[in-house]
Amino acid sequence: MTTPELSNVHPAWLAPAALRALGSRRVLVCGEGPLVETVADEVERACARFGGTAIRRLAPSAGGEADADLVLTLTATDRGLGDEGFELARVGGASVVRADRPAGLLYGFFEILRLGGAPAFTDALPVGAQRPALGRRMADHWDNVAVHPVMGQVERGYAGGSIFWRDGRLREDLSRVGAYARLLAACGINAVAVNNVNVHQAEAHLLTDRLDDVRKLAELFRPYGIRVHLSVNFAAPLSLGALPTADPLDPAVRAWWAETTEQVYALIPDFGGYLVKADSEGQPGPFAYGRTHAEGANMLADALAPFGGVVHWRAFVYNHRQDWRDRSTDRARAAHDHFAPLDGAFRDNAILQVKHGPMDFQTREPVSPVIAAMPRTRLAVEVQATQEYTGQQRHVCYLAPQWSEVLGFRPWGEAGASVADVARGQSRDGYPDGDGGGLVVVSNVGDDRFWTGHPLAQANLYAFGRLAWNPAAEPAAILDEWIGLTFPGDGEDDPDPAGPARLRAALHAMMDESWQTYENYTAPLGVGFMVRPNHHYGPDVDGYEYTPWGTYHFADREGIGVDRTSATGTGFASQYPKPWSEVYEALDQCPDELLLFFHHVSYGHRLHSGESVVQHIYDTHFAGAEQAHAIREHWHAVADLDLVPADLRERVDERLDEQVRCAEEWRDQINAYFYRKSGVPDAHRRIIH
Ligand code: BDP
Repeated sequence: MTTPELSNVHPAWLAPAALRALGSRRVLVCGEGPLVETVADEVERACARFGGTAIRRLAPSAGGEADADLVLTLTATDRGLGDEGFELARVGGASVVRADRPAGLLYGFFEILRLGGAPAFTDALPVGAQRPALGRRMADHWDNVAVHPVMGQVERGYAGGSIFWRDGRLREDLSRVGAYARLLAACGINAVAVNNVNVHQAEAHLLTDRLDDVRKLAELFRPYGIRVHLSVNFAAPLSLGALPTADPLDPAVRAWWAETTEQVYALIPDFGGYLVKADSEGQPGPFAYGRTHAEGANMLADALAPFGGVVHWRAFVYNHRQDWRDRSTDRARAAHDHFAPLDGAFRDNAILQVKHGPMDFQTREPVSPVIAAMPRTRLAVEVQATQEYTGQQRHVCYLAPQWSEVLGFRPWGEAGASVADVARGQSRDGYPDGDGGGLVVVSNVGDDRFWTGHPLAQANLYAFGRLAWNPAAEPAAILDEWIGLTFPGDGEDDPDPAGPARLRAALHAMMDESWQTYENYTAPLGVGFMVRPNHHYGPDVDGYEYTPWGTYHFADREGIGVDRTSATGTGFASQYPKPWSEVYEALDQCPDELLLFFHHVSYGHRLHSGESVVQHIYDTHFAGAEQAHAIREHWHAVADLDLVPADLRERVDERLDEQVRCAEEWRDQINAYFYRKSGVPDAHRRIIH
């Protein structure tokens, strides 16, 4: 299977050793259908490699025959497991994976791999049914087909070029895409958008004359239960169809989309649907024609409906040409202002895709109020694995704790639904549970040999899939799972049996609280955007302060923070339902970590922690830089172990040095800036300015 393209690529969480437990056994695969063939192929390859026996049968099995150690079988009669669920059982000394549908069997197979040796093949097997909480678990690629003069091949990509596209064309050797599909399925992802939401001219053609490229990609994703989606340009009827308008209510425009979509499905029958960024950061949209975003989305939804497709319509709509002197506008308000009034106006196959926070993937933001404002709309929540604002895959920053916090947040208070419930669709009347918009991640993958630039950033993509499958999963447990799969050691052949455990403990210590560490040495107390303009790496406190982007901290000699209260500020806090509107409005109730997102306060203002704002800034920045050092020390402390390939070690070494350097730069710039602004000395006299 190894092609030149793949020979040098890191196996990520499908390390060969992870296949050993299964590959050395007798494994029976039963059932018919393309995805069952995928499972059978996987089993055959693993057995050929590790000396086991793969047995294939088309009829379903009850389990426990042919002396098999493991039976993977479709059920003869439906057991209510759904399209993607599976059930684990022990029958007569064998482990059995049952699924009603082929995709369930695929996920059951990967669960067995995850469990590894003893738990998968003994009575330690965790028996019972598992179903994904969210039906849609999607990875969006911000990949450009042609190299963009400013953004490069992958917009906000920190792992090399695109695995799909190179210099304006589909890559010739696509074996890497097959390997990617396998990795995605192994963590539970079932949809992929293959081009950037900013759809430039080269990418726009994927919808029509370059559609065959998309078909080729769909063929590689299909065996792993993954549907392909395409970002489309709202103005395509003008640029591709030579129509005089893209007005969503114009009959000719509607007919153009209907015909174009029909052709898409003629070539790709299981095509997932469209992804649209409209009226945002220069992308065209319905506003140009005086139409609403529901009218725009519904036009595409209508074109897709006959084929079972969906449109993911992004809620990231705001004015990026604001007058920074005008304090009455607030970018945080924009998505809610635009979309909340449209609740109930979207078609059933239109999914409103909402960034998890009201601004833009900052290290710390409150949950977007849009998520609580549209009970009659199918909502998807979007998170960002590509670390645009969280260290750009040069810094270790394990993001699952952030996403887990978002998913567990209860916008209506403790007794109400969580964000995960909303994404699942649980709160919508008259629709089946699980039919929500789901969870979407902006992918962090590129053609880098470690997939994600920083090898440890792989954990973010893996964790995304696992959280979308089960939003209640513990980030620390997912981390250990990922570490175990990616760094399995040599098992009984390990010369130093304690070594793998030491390595795993070190990785856990490096990564588990790395999001908190990153927050500590960067922008404080929820204020965000203190990054260098354009590329967004490294500190620049005022980089965006006097720009039209709507991203301000309002630091002056008296204090800092954005007043988003109703009484004296922008009123953003009132976009939340109770109790959160009250909590955020009230200075004495607002959580410390979001204080500057909601309030403008003096430097001497006391936090709930008892510390003053400015001393908190100093302390967290000193602590964060020290923690970055500690991350590197954990890694150095296991340098003696021969368990990590030399190239991976080198890459991690080099990134950790950069993280430490950059954390110190952040610490020094932020602390010097606030010392100079406020004139308040550090209680411990550490600041050099
Ligand atoms: C911002 C990125 C920009 C994206 C935009 C988006 O800086 O490159 O195009 O989000 O989500 O975070 O559309």
